[in-house]
Amino acid sequence: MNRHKIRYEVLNSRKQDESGRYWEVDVQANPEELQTFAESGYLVRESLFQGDALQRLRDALDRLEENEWKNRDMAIAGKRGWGFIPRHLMDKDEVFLELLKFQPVLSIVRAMMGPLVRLRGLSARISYPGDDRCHQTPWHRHMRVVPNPLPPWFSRPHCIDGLIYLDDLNVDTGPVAVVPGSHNWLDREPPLDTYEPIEGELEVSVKAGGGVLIHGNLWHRALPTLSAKRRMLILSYTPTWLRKSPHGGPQPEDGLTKSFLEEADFEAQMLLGVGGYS
Ligand SMILES: O=C(O)CCC(=O)C(=O)O
Ligand SMILES: [Fe+2]
Repeated sequence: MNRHKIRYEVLNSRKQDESGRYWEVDVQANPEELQTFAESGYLVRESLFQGDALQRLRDALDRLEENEWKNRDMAIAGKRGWGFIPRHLMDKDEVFLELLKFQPVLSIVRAMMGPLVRLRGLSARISYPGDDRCHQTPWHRHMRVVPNPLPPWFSRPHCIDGLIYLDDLNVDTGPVAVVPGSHNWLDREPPLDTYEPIEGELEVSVKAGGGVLIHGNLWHRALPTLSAKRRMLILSYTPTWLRKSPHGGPQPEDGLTKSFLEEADFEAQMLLGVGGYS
């Protein structure tokens, strides 16, 4: 993996202070990888977390699961459900808040969408095996706002979701499947409630600590979790002028990001959706 630098100037000379005008991004991918990402809509990143760093994330997610066990039980009871999906993770544990500026993902996000980006959300998905009720997801995509016909000035919603796996993906836990190039299909959507393979799908597996970055509108599904618990985080970014994820209800009132924002620098505020553009 070769790094390269991108220097951005945001063309806004009317802005009195210089914050957010110049950005030097040390991109943790090479230009060919970004080109492939743009075309295929997905990019595999091995070993984003290893050793202690990986274990801290697992422990934090296990703690959260324990705290929210009532919701978890409801999720487990559902036949063929998605599993347990805790949300607003950065409000719930410092370990997650530390991912706000996680460069191996954020630098690639900035290379693809420019410097002015924000967190759309950090959530998790924990899936469990079970004979008649193993967890999996149907085909879906994340930014379901595209009208047909497409107006000339429609703002196409770009979003990068970092699917970060805390357990190995394999036949026991279930790989993730994607349809390369489908993020560019603005005139159709994936078949509803469909769990079967579709034309062009590609199964992707990574080791624990690895990630698959996807464009938010890439068609994807998680295959069944057959015989071992599977933990995943979704670290998601959009341009900073888009609203955050509508899922998971209101933000916790006394969440960690609230006090963090009081001391936060320009960049951190922008990443959490406060200001950052004019
Ligand atoms: O668990 C996965 O591999 C993907 C899950 C997913 O697509 C989602 O939670 O939106
Ligand atoms: Fe998804």
